[in-house]
Amino acid sequence: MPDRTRATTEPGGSPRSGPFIVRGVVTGLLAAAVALGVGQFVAAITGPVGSPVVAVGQSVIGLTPRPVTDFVIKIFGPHDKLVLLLTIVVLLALFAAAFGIATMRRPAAGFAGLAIFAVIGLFAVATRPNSAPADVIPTLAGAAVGAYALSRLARAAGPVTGDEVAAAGGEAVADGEAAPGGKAAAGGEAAPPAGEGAPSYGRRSFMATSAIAAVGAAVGGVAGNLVSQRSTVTHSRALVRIPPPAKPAPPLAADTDLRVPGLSAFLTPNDRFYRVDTALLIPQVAPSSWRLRIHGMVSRELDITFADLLRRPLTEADITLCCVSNQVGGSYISNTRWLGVPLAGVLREAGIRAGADQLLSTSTDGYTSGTPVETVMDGRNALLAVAMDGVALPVPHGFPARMVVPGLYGYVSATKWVTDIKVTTFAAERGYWVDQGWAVRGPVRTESRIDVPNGNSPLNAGKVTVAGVAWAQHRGVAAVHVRVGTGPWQQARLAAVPGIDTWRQWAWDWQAAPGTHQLQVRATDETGYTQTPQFAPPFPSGATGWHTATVKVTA
Ligand SMILES: Nc1nc2c(c(=O)[nH]1)N[C@H]1C(S)=C(S)[C@@H](COP(=O)(O)O)O[C@H]1N2
Ligand SMILES: [Mo]
Repeated sequence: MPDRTRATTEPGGSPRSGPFIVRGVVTGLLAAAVALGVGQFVAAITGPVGSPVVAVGQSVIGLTPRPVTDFVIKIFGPHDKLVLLLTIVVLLALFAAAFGIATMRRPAAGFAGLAIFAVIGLFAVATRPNSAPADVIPTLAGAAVGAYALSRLARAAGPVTGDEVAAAGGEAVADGEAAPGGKAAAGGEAAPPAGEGAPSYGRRSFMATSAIAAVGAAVGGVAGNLVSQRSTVTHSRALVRIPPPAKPAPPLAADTDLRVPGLSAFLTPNDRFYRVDTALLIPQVAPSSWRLRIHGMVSRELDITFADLLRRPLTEADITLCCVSNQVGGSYISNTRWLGVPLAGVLREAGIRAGADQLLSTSTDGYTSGTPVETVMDGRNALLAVAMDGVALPVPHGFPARMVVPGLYGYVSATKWVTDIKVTTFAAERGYWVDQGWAVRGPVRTESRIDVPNGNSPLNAGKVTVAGVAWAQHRGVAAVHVRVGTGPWQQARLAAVPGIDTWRQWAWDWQAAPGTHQLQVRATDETGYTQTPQFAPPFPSGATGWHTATVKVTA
């Protein structure tokens, strides 16, 4: 009786053969898929923070050096997180395939691989700021079921026989491999060759085991997603009734929106409002469990429920929010009508003690941000916002409550899913991005952008309306100038604005001549400052420079 086990492990023998490698790859991939599927499913029950994929992804976000994140954000923009997840899955698949192949020679290899990934997963989960002890369960369960799947698959894959390798038409039989508890070499006898093209029992049993594993992984993953979707706060958000403002926003003048085709609307619809955060998994915070704790250097700690918050008089205000990572001409800026509780009043109630200069806000997912106390208390509309554009905050924008402070970049002012505000000092604590080297204070820079023409549609010589937005939140835009090439600066007409906290539309009618032209824009704010032409990247305190659009005009 030929010793097939030996035969397969001979150096230079079948271990490097095609079927052997394919089975190894399939074994590795499926064992990993089962582990992930089970992990996702269990995480859907124990809580999404325990998902090993998400935890590892979130840790990667935290560990990635800034130039790399900048590059990824620059190239992939809002899809940066999808790219991150795909990268992790592809890397995991490559490792799983390699371990699977190794398992064909040494069964222990696969278990070692699984153990390594389980340890990485456990470490990532345990170091999440918002993880609980139970959050290790999905990884442990995934690893355990993954190990079981691996043992079954490895057994069914069996060592590939010399016959199998040599004979393309006839497959060796490895019947015993399929039996539970059977050993790899159990079906030791060489069977009569099967008919031309007919799969052997060995292949069949491997395919059957693979199919079961694949279905198991898919069911785990899909069911997990369904369960976790059911447990999101979409439903409780739909039930929230936001009271009308005690202090409504001033009505908008008719010419607030110049209605130039292609120009950003004055008020950004919620589904077009830019989104920037470090959350791989959007925090799901039920209004019934939401609490805002205000503590630190205060005379009286406050613990506010969502119902308490809604009982306070609400202020409505149009405020433009922008991200410090916005490139010149970029899209990380939007404007909406916010509704919320003035933060200054709440802080006065808590009583800020002398010496405190920073509000360190924390969201449910552990993200932190430091806002100057002085800015929040100076009379501007710094809000604990509960609604935007007439509806409760969309979940990705911070439901049920977030901060908004006009005049500051989002990273130092706009904490979403906020549940904790500590009154402290800049000397004592640093927020998330400041810790990564970004500026401690982040006042928004005076900037402007050309929205149209944008090169997307052909331009004919003659009258072309050049239009865009300019912003200098809490200072106000006083003037916008446009030029063609190095020609003279031309004054653009300005749209009306309800105050100094929003962006401002501008437009300029251009008599375009055929050819390729560079259009440039620069804004002047109400302090008299005109945008510097000096180029600066977003890091560390916001991009500067004049936005330039290159356009082609045909005769
Ligand atoms: N919890 C939390 N809040 C956050 C962030 C975050 O990563 N996590 N990012 C901030 C940054 S950098 C910006 S620019 C704004 C963006 O708010 P938006 O996504 O609603 O546009 O949210 C701020 N609030
Ligand atoms: Mo940001």
